[in-house]
Amino acid sequence: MRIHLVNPSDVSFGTAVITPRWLYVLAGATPAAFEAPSIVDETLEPFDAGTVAAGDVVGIGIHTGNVLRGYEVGCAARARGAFVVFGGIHATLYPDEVREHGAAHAVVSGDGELVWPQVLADCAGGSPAARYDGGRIDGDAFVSARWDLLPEGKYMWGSVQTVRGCPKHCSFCSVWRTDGQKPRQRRVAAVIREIVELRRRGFKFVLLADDNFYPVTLADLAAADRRADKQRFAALTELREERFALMAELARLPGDMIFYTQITMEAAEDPAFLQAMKKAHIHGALVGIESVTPEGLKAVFKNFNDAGEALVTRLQAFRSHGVHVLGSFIFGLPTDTPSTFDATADLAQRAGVSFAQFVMLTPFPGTIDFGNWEGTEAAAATVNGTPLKRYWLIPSSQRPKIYSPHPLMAADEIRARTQQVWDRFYALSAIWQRSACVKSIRSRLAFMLISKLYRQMYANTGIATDSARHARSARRARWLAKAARRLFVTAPMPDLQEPAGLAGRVVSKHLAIRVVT
Ligand code: B12
Ligand code: SF4
Repeated sequence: MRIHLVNPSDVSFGTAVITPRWLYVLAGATPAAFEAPSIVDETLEPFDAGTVAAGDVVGIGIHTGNVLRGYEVGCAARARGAFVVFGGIHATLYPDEVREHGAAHAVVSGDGELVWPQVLADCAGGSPAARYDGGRIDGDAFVSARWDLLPEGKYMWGSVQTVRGCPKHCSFCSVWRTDGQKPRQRRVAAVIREIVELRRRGFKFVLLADDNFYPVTLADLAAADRRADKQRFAALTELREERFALMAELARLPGDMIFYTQITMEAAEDPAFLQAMKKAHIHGALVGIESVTPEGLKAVFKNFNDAGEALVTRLQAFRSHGVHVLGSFIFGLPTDTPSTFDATADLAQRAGVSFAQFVMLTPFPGTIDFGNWEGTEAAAATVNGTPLKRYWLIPSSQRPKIYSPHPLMAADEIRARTQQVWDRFYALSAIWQRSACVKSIRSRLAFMLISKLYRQMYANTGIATDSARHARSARRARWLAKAARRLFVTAPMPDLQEPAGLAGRVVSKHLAIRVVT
């Protein structure tokens, strides 16, 4: 019985940017009694069903964006006589749909690593169960990825997870509902070991694939400290100290390492944290800015963000500590007006944001926004018989780009204005101006190349409605990706040792936490 793990994608760039972590984690969770899984990442090359024999297991991981392709892979694998197993966030949310459309024998919900051996044993015995609940496992139980199975020279960035879950509750995000609001932090030693292994293989860029790298804010600590019962304060303090302990260990890794993570804007109020990030070589972070207006932030339950000039100051705090911001903005909020687009582009440039993404409001299943939208008239409309509330089942070329009618603007206007903001932010002159944040001419040119690649991969292939522009963009992205690879991958360090004294759970007791009440 061979095991195949498939990461579905309609678009293949030949070279990919970031290693899809779930593939290598499930490979790590595969018991030694089985052969190592054959891994297919369709962002590199399409899956060939001809490699599958009757009785094999084909594991497919899906999020809402790649569902349709995932179902095609499932049907093709089942037709070859394989056991088809689905997992990932979308399978967790819609197990019945996965069985109906993806020809699944089994659907795994939640975290996959601990339940995977049981799934494989049942397939080997010829009778997998229809459902497996992987639950939310503790940070100590996260399984390390099998980086020894990585294909040579295909990826630019490694990916390592340090925490799952996020205490916030943004209305457009499903993470706090699926991964939970309790941060589940992984052992420092396990994180460092994986990074050392990646560096040995020539990866100096690593994405910390976390929901929120800053799960405990100073305000959380201050609120907990005001309570008579100090249990919560002690628990939060420990979580925070673990973050610092992790960053202290990251700081001991080779100086050319570059980490990038996702974080909330509140970290700007925490200079000690930002300084530790810089020392830890965390040179960049995606910050969910979402909206530049207070009304917009209220609409997405993100009141902990700032708007206007206060926002500019907060974002500049990241820059002044050497952390580049990839600002993420949402367009199409009911509070947006035609002037919001230019105001956002201006603010992004003024605030010293190095990179930015401008996404159109999409109701992702599992979110509050989706729950509110699912019952509306707009969601009941159909495209070729499929209701919009199941939009991921509609081929992407026929799918609308905006799902809720906007009080002021037509869907096409929002799409066109969003595209204009991408065009403006990533115009050569604007990128050149922003590239002054790095010193040498070589670094500035690299900055420009990365900016163009980012835009090509995320904007033009996602927003463009006409297929010619879409295809042209994919071609350009492929070309840019090949050129950019050399910037990211470096000489392997096969002899790199783990930092001395790396222990199980490292908690730096010496860290004094000053809470401002
Ligand atoms: C890292 C990340 C990215 C990286 C991905 C890099 C890469 N090559 O993998 C980048 C930055 C590129 C990215 C982009 C996007 N992302 Co993203 N991303 C994440 C993040 C933070 C972590 C994913 C990860 O690697 N986790 C670590 C692995 C080990 O966990 P996992 O994937 O969940 O897998 C576990 C289980 O799900 C399960 N499992 C998974 N697959 C399978 C398969 C089988 C067979 C089994 C048994 C089990 C199983 O077992 C695994 C181990 O426990 C998640 C948040 C999250 N909590 O999932 C969002 C998340 C997946 N992203 C999301 C979104 C929306 C996007 C974008 C659309 C954003 C945008 N607007 O552009 C794009 C889409 C890009 C694309 N075309 O695919 C949403 C998806 C929502 C949804 N319902 O689908 C999430 C959940 C975040 C959110 N805010 O809601 N993302
Ligand atoms: S958007 Fe970010 S801060 Fe908000 S709940 Fe999701 S992960 Fe947490």
